[in-house]
Amino acid sequence: MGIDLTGIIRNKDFEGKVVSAEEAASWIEDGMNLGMSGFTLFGEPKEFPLALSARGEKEDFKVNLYTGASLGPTADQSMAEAGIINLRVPYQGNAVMRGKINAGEMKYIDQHLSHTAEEVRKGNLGKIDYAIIEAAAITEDGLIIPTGSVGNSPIFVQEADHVIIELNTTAPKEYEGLHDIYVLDEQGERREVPLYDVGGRIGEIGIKVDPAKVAGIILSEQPDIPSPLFDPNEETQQIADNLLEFLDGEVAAGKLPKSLAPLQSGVGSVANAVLNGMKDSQFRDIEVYSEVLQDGIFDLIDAGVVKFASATAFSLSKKRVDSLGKDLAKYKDKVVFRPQEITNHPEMIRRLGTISFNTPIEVDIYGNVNSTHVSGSRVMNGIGGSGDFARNARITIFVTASLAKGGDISTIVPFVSHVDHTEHDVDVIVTEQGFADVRGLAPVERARKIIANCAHPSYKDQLTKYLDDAIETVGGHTPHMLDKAFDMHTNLKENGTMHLDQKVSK
Ligand code: 0RQ
Repeated sequence: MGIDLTGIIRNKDFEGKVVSAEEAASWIEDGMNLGMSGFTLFGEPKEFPLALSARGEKEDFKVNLYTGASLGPTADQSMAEAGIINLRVPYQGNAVMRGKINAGEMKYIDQHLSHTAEEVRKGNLGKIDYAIIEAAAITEDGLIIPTGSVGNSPIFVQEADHVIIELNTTAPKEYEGLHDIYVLDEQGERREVPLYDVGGRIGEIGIKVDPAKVAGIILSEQPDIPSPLFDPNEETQQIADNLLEFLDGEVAAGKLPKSLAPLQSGVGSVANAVLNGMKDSQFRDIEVYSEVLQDGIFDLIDAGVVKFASATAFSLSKKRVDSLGKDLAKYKDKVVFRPQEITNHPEMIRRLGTISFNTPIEVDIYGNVNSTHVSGSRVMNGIGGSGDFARNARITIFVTASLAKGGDISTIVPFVSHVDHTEHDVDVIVTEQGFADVRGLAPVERARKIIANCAHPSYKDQLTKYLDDAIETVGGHTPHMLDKAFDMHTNLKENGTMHLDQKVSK
């Protein structure tokens, strides 16, 4: 390629290892386990998976693919299309891959994002044959400097037999210094994570690797992959307003200061609208302890609302991808990226006491949450980190519109068709209708409040009737009519709507 690598490969033990993506892809054998960098489309290798997929179009082999979280079109999509994935762990969000999983053409284990590193460490996912890691540089000390995510890369590099580094020569040099890489010891032999505040640093600026394990270095010039831009609309704005009203109430009651508590937000349109809404709120000097940083974070830092953000990855729109180098230089002392087993560590979430808000697919009247499956069977994306935070946060909030698919679906249902978060982990539910703070409420009280405050008016009567009939005919602590609990889902399947008295002609 004729690129000057001085300053990018700064350790002589790594010199002479440059190979083509095609050569590196040729080393992969049927049945191998690959640990790949990447999280919400950031920090993933691009040349390697494209070359492997191209090989897969001609040859018959399959691999098991483990990552931090979702990868983009050059990795998850191209590998799914080539039919070369046997098993995918722990999170995906690609429509082509989702189709293959739901068609039974590939296997998927939907895993809490804090668990994967422990599973790899314990050997429950088999030996990692190759770790493939996108990097911005290799330092004098032989540290791999990751790009826009850390994810599970440190544990993959530590446990892998071989490492392939995909060196992105166009990556902003400002990535160096952004990361804080701390790897946990074996379970049973470890002490507490010595991180006591959101902005603390406890590790190295890059990932340690034995140069002898580095089988090859691929050069790439492929830019970071943007995510769709989520402009708030009336509905997401209303959801954000309702969530902010709840937080205002907590401040007014003296339960939280104006700096709130470290915030974790999920990804997507609602999360971005909430962050946008915070610009005009009373809250100041907020810390963010999250998995993913979306566009809004930079504006919030500028507005003095957020003073520091810790995460494991970016998820940015095209506009922010284009200005990333400049932004990284500007915000360097206000942002840190950690491995996902630290960002999502139950110990850290409990210690810091995060306020966590994530988006469900549906919520039931008692507060159980389905984050992953449509109508009980078809997986959407995955649980991601929502469970790590839901179980351990100071306040666990789920935010969603009360309707989906033009009103044919109510996101508030009698019984969730798949359970990701149980009623025991859920404190507050927010929709565009209002919020239900169910802390301190018994099951039937919770049900009344969720229906009254969060369900769409067009579904309130049938949800209330379900609850009243269940109390009268079955009773008990958490009344349910097991023969009617899924009537809304059944009606959707048979008649195209969750309105029990209606039928939608298709
Ligand atoms: O369908 O794409 O066909 O239009 O689901 O829904 O409303 O665009 O919202 O982008 O925030 O995604 C739960 C999927 C929501 C996501 C989910 C349909 C809806 C639409 C997308 P279309 P929206 P979002 C941080 C934490 C779990 C993981 C998590 C998610 C599509 O937020 O994956 O929290 N969360 N991770 O029409 C049928 C319902 C539906 C429904 C919505 N009840 N039934 N379809 N949809 N509700 C991230 C990480 O950990 C990395």
